[in-house]
Amino acid sequence: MMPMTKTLTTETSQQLFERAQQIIPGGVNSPVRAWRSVGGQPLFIARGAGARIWDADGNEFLDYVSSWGPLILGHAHPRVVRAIQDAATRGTSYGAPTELEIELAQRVTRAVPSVEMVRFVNSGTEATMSALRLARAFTQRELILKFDGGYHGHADFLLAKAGSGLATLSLPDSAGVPSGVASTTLIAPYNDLDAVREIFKVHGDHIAAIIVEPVAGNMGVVPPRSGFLQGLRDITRAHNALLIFDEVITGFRVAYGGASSLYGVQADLTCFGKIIGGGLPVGAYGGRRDIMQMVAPLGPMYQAGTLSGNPLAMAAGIATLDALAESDAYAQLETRAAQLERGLNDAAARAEIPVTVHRVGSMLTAFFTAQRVADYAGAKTADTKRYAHYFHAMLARGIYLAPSQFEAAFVSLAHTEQDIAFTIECAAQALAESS
Ligand code: KE4
Repeated sequence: MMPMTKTLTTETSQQLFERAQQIIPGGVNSPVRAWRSVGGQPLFIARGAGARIWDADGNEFLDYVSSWGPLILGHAHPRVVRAIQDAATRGTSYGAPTELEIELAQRVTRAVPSVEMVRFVNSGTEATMSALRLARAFTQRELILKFDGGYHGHADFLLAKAGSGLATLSLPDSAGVPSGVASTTLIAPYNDLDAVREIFKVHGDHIAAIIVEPVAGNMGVVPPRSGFLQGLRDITRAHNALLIFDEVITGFRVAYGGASSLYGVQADLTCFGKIIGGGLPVGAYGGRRDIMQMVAPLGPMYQAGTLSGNPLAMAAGIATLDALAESDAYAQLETRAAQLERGLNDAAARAEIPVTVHRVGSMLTAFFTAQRVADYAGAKTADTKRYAHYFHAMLARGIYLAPSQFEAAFVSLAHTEQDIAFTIECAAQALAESS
């Protein structure tokens, strides 16, 4: 089917956005949804099925946001919907342990051998916040090291920006974050082991943990350089600090065993979210038994949650992981995403537009830059205005991309070869239009 641009009718979304802005800050419940970096007004989505979503005005789109990663099976997968419906008929929450939590915990610990015990929470933020509190409790150290452009949720000490020098303590990166809290965070450029060694030379005995996205997804997709993850493993071990993999995006995305199985590096603690909830609110943190035994009620590190292990969310996660485990899911995802990567590269070359496509499995980003992108500084060379134009040109053709250059696009098992071919044709037209 040949793409055709259409002037989207968005009256209903506009009315809804008007109403939403009266009572919800920015009209959205998460800032990136407001389309601030690409301009225009967000579409209000009415439903999804498979690889498609429909907005409140009935416009249909091929969806590559995938709820920012959870919907690896596609929207409203029958198996997931049935699991949620079935759990709901027995009640929605008990505030007591259920067998479903054991079932999902078994799937996670079997998939990721370094995770010997796991605790469920309700978001990726809770997972990373808890894992870092646990790392501080276990090591009895206060500093943490993260990477510039890495996003691990919105806990105060993670909303920090690099200070003036490499080994200087960080500054708040959000209003409301106390300087004392931000100053417990150290920041290094992603993929830069020398910088990490420098920081450990100065602060090594006070660093509780490094937290890293083993494949960066929040500066756009930036893969780890060969040896980077193993280098972090070696440095943390040499300094008795913990290595925390934030696999909220990559967990069950880049492989059933996540990035740790893909790159063969085991972290001490791992954080999960998104896919393990199958589209419902779930996060998790887990790892070495000796560390996890510090978690209350077993040990002195406190963490709790009314809806942690919620039966509907557990059921959705179990159905999702089982569907992934029982099929040739990752081979299919690799084929489709590689087809998209090739098509985007060809279209950019034909339009003579500098684009660097990074992909790991079914997560990818087309950076509008000719530069190599190995870290956040490289990612920021991308032409965000050109990305914004591309975003709207694709939307007009029925392709729904992330409303930010610095996010990942996700291919799901519901995207067919024809869907990908259509997307590539749309990209060719959109890029030609803006060249
Ligand atoms: P949540 O608290 O949003 O569930 O997870 C935080 C988080 C932690 N770690 C990683 C690697 C993450 O990517 C995230 C959240 N991802 C963003 C998008 N890249 C969520 C979208 C949003 O903020 O609305």
